[in-house]
Amino acid sequence: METDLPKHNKVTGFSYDQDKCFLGLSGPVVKDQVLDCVLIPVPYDETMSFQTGSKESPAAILRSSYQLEDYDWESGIDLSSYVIATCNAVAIPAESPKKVISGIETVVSRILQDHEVGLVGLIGGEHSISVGGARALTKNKEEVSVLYLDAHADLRDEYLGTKWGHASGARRISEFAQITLGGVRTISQDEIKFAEEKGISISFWDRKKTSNEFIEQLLDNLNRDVYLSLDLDVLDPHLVGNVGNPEPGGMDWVTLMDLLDVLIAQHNLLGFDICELVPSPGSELGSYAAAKIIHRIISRYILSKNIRPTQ
Ligand SMILES: [Mn+2]
Repeated sequence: METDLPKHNKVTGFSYDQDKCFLGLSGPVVKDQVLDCVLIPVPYDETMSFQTGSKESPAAILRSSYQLEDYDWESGIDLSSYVIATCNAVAIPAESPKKVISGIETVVSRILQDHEVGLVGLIGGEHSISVGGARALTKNKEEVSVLYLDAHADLRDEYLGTKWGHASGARRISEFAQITLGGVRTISQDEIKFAEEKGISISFWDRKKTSNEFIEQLLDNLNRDVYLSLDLDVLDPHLVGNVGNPEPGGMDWVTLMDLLDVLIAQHNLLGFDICELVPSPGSELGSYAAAKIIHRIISRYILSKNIRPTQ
């Protein structure tokens, strides 16, 4: 019953339902409050080509996050002491993929206009949502990099009749920002040619490199300001197999954690997205792992910015 809600939670756009909030942290969100992190669920999967259903993943990831400890023992950060707000899921209109993506950009831009926000995270959804997120977060920024972690290069100009689908995310982003690809292990010849012509750096997931070499080479290409786009298929499918396009032989958990830690310590993270999970009964590991990655990103962000607990 809305009348039973505490007044401070009645700010339009933010969820006050514990089950739909990251870690069950449902408030407070009051007008003019500085938000350490805002999470935006984007339940969209219209252009997926293989395993479909990632529009269900924001809800599944938020539900799984309830199982996590608020406290991260490695960073010493307890997220319940910070203002982590979760938005209501973005309403996806029955429009063309291009219009959906620009709608996502508008939603993110509006939140940034209306609130003082530290870090913004989008919870997808298919990987095309990154184009809207990255555009909103990199707008009016001179030197910003997009770090795109994915088993696939996503550099196709067009796929299955649209330029705005999940297989073209990196290509569209390359049209407005410097993009660096990491963890790639499947790519077409045309995509390699395009990347070479445009000077797009690709760090392949290569067994001959150690984890530290991989991380060092990957992050060396980035400007200080970074938007991170993370397709869960960058991880080995033993860990997260229920993704739109599973690809054998991927990144291990510890390497991803190390990569996130070094990235966030050495760069200024503006925002991130996490995409492509396809929830299915009996595969809760995927949504739990996604929630844990989000937890890691926010904790390390708070640590790197030395933000003081407010609650
Ligand atoms: Mn992918």
